[in-house]
Amino acid sequence: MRVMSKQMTKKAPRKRFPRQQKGLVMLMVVGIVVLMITLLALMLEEQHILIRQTGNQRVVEQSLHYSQGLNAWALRVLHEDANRQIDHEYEKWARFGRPEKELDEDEQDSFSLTPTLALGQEEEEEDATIDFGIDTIEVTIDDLQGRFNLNNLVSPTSAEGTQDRQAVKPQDQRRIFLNLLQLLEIGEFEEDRVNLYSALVDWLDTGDDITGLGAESRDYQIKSTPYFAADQPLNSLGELKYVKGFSKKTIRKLRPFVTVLPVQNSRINLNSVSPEVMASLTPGVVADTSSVIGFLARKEQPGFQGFSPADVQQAYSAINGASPGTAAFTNTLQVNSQFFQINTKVELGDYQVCTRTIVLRASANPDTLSDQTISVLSREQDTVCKEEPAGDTGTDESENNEDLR
Ligand SMILES: [Ca+2]
Ligand SMILES: [Ca+2]
Repeated sequence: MRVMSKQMTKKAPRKRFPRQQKGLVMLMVVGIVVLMITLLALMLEEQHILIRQTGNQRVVEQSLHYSQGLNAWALRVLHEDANRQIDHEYEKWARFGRPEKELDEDEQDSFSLTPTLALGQEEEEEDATIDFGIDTIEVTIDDLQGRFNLNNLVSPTSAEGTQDRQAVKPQDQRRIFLNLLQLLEIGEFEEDRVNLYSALVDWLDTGDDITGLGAESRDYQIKSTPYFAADQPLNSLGELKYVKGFSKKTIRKLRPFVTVLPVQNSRINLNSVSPEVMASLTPGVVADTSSVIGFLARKEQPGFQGFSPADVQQAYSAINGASPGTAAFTNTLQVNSQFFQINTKVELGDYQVCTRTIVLRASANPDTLSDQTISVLSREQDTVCKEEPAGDTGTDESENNEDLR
């Protein structure tokens, strides 16, 4: 028996193995559970991302559809303009999407967005807003012909450009541009402004000859990031940052007063012109803008229905007063517009989309509205809406214009 018990006690260590195995099994089970939970979490995360992606796509598509709808709506408003011989800021297209101002009570605008916010609400924002229960929608139409067209600085290259033979010649547009720079306090001296003009003309003209202290491709090729001069009309104001001498500050000052139209002899609409641009329309150096400001003050008179062709001659007289001793460039003004920009902004949740559409509304034959087409010339779309004046096409302005010697 003693022997037996000794043998039993000797065999006892064999029982350790099952315990170790039990522990191992437990560890394996815990490991598998942890692995499964991790996999499950990863799968859920992946699914969550997929759901978010699908949701985002839906929001993007929804926003784009809203934008398209707004653009179509704005095009219709432009098309419905009853008087295409005169275009002014009190017309329906100009008020479209904007708070009402000095509107006759009997003149109800079927296209206006304002009824949705008029009752009991203060008009705090510049642009009208519709709340669709989810987010914000804005649309406005700007007249692009109240501004100086930078592409006027070079000779027309297309057949279209020869339509208006009476238009001010590019060499005379130079004076207008220099006057505008002076009024906007761009460039300390006249020669600084001439240098900006020269660089811009070189950027626009097809040749490689350098104008004054301007710059052509060979000058831009020596920059740290080399590029060529465009040698063609500007497509957007954003391009200016590549032109020698046009700093961010200069471009920022210019933006509200200039535009780039796909023609090189555009006239300016007296009804939407700013005093600065109007006073610049003189062959002499601008001395005083008060006569022009006085003339444009007529727009504030009650019942003003836009300047008519009969007012254009008086406008030239006002410009003469801005530069005594010189007669204004005639054939620079008109009282209607062909180029417009439709601005839309749609916000859905965290997503936003802004579009800027430049359209050409033909008005060569104002008596037959049905023949008058509206063509979309360009459309840009951003998912980050920047607060910029109309006419800008939204190109990134992050780069500094390196000085060239
Ligand atoms: Ca009109
Ligand atoms: Ca050139």
